[in-house]
Amino acid sequence: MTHFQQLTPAGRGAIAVIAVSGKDALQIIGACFTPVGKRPFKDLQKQLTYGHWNSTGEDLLVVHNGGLNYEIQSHGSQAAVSAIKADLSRHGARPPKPATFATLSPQRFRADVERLLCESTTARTAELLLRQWHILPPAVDRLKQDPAQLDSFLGWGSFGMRFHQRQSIVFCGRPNAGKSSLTNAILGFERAIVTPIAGTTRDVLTHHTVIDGWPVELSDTAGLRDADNQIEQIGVAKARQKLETADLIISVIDAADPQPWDHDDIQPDIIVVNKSDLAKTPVNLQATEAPVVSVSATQGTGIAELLLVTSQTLFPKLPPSNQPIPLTESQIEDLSNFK
Ligand SMILES: Nc1nc2c(ncn2[C@@H]2O[C@H](COP(=O)(O)OP(=O)(O)OP(=O)(O)O)[C@@H](O)[C@H]2O)c(=O)[nH]1
Ligand SMILES: [Mg+2]
Repeated sequence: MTHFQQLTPAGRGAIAVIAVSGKDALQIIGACFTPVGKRPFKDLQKQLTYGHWNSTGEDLLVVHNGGLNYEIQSHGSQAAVSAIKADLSRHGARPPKPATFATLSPQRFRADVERLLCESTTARTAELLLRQWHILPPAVDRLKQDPAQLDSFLGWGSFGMRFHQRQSIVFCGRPNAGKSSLTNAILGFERAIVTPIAGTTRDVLTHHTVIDGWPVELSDTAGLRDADNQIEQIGVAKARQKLETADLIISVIDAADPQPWDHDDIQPDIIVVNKSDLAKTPVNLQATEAPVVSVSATQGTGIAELLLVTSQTLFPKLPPSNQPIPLTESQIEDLSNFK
């Protein structure tokens, strides 16, 4: 059997390297690749062969590493790499089976961390990943043999898979509660239109930012109510759709006009009582386990506390500095087999 495997991390990169090994490697590459000078690839027997990939016309280099082992070095775009892999598959080469390319090797874990490091967007996530780059690969063999350490490692699965991914935070609440004002206050610029007219926001407005070092996407949504207006109805439907996939839901209540929460299907993770500057008496909330934060979006009070509570609700517990943690679903799956 002939196998292929991308050796460079997926995603951004100037160059991609795809290894092809096995008894049909020469023939399979020869069917997809034309060397400069047009002599067939199999007749050249050179260590480095320059030419183009037939299906895409891209210029690339094929390196013979001895024996049945070759490397295709191409432009690193996702499209170029996908086309090469698809052509290799079509001619009979196979991606590695989980067990055949030593998925549980320290090198593979190191490659996982390096890929995530390349994609990291904040200093905090990069720092945590860099720490894992040092401690995770050497821990792999130990974890396979020590059930207690493996349990503790797997216990960090939810944190390890999420902290480097952008978390989706969605604001919801009644029209006019101040969702757009709050979004703008956190972002520091006028992302959303604010007016005193209830039903101002219709589309879901998203923006990327960073809260306490965690990359997040903030979404401002249309106020939830039974609207007669068709545009507003669509806005409410879009808001509900966005809420379904949220990692964290923040419901915004107007302190000057508090209304009972009548959306049992939406469970907020944080409740913000906004317009604290207008409230004469404290708002009486129904019993809730979600933390409650009082803010004034227009005056900026309470925003720092809201950001702190948001960070703590997203990631209530951080791993000790020497704790190896799983970073991908497949690391969890593969190591779970040793339980
Ligand atoms: N006094 C005071 N007014 C506020 C505060 N936050 C928002 N407002 C005002 O409340 C009104 C509605 O604010 P928006 O931010 O548009 O409210 P919204 O929840 O996005 O409303 P919809 O888009 O209609 O759902 C505007 O006139 C804001 O200036 C606040 O903290 N204090
Ligand atoms: Mg709005």
